[in-house]
Amino acid sequence: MGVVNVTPDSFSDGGQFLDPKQAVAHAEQLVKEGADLLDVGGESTRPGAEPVSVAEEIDRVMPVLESLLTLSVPISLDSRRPEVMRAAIDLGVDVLNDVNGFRNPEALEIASQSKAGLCIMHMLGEPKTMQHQPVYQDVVAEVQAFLESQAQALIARGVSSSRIVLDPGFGFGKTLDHNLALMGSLAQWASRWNLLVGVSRKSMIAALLAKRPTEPPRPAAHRVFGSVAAALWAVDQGARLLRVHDVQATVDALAVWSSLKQTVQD
Ligand code: HH2
Repeated sequence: MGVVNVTPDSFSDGGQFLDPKQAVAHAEQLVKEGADLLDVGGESTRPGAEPVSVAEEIDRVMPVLESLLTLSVPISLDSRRPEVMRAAIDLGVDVLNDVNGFRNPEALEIASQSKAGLCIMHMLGEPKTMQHQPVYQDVVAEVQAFLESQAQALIARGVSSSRIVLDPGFGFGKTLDHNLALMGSLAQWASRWNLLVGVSRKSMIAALLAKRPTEPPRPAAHRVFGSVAAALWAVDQGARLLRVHDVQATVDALAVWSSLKQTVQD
């Protein structure tokens, strides 16, 4: 899943693709590089981000979605707003990706009445404050319980489980230790659910790359190799989808890794 951020303030590529023409050109490039799916978002949900209005989000994403729906790959909308979801479904998007996990009853309704694929993500709190000392008794159990209960709510409304993907929401109200515990738990639940992992260029990668705790974090664009390593780990643990900014690097690494894995297993 290649990321297309139509935003001025995303943590890794804010402002680069706010112009719809640039967003579409970037999306086309990601498809050439091997993306099987594109995720289009009009609101940054990075820690500390200010929410944008529904009208602003719709203005950002709709022209881009309209152009991208002519491409050969399915298109996902990355939004937590029911109004934006409804507009995108009416336009014909293939997937709804909700960082709020369809907690909003209207969003749950729109999702279950659509024919779209549905990504349920876990977030503790709101982007503005979610990284202010997040606390869990048992992060893996709590994240799993939330995601499974949202999935069951969709299934109870007639959605087939094959349309549902669960995402632990790396960095969304989670410390490095929480993220690592979740990374370590993927294999436990990958046999029961389709899992999506989004760690691309995130601060957990910078934290793992730092040689000393006092070192300033690497800029996002310098976290590519670390992100690819984490992506391979996630796939090895059973993740089915990777949400990434660096499609070519990830696709190449996966091609070599999967050939080696098959060779060794044959
Ligand atoms: N991460 C981001 C946004 N949407 N959706 C899912 N399902 N999983 C994720 O991990 C995820 C997501 C944050 O990344 P990005 O869109 O690049 O940044 P920003 O929120 O600053 O636009």
